[in-house]
Amino acid sequence: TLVSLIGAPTDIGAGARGASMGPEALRVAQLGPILETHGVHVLDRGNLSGPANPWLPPVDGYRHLAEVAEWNRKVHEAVYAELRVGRLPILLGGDHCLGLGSISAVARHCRDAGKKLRVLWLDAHADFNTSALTPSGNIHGMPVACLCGHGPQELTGIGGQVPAISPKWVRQIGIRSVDPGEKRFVHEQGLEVFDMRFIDEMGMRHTMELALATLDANTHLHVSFDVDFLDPDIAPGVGTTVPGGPTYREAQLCMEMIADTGRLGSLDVMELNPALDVRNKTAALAVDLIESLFGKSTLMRA
Ligand code: DIR
Ligand code: MN
Ligand code: MN
Ligand code: MN
Repeated sequence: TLVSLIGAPTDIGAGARGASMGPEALRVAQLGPILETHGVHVLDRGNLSGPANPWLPPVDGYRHLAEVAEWNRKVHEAVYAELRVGRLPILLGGDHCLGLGSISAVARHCRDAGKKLRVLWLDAHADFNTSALTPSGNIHGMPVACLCGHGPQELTGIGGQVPAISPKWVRQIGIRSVDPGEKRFVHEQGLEVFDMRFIDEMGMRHTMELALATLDANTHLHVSFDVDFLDPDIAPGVGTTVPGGPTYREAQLCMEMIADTGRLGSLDVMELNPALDVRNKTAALAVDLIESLFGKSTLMRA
């Protein structure tokens, strides 16, 4: 596997400052060198650059819409360029608004290549707000809705096809915080959500069997990993912690079962906030989980 790391050092869509330091924290935790020990060839493309965070209140239900659009256009082009040359992009966030640029690029690549797309959205949040539904105006709460065509043209139009994806291609895992209006919209749009109640009752193994069902040799699997997916006891370094997330073992199994499909084609690692972390332990945990996602296992595997 040929991997390209793309840093997107911004917190433009978030409600707390600091995710802009995420890419460097993942490098300090040795993401690249550690992946290389698993036979992955890693090229670090360095960081993208974009507008500063002006830290303004919402306008018409959006904070920093123009800046969010500019960052996402840059992410889109960078991710698309890696996919075109057959490399597996890992987007180092940065806040989760950038999932829009990343996944719209993956969807465009899948259209070019005649591939099916499955998006696994690992998150405490559904990120399915619109300007009318959002309690905050923070666009990191909106990327899934924008990808499905619900949002301003500056965002939904990135990648040249609206909608970029169908909600049918998405599986959300670990969800435990959905705003009231957002809840109704998730239901209306038929998003497939494996929330924490489901994981508690059915277990991570069965959850992942369902989330990964009906993949075939022609499916591109994209994982969008919001680090707040993890329980805050093990992953405090994020801006919006929500109690009751997957444990270390559950998260490992989730990653291992994705690795076993052999279909991983692209990855986002988002919302890591070093300003809120403890001695970079959340970054180290994210790297540990990404190792499993790239096939690290305790014993030889068949
Ligand atoms: C909340 C928080 N649902 C919002 N969202 C996210 O402001 O829209 N936090 N994504 O990480
Ligand atoms: Mn190498
Ligand atoms: Mn998110
Ligand atoms: Mn989240």
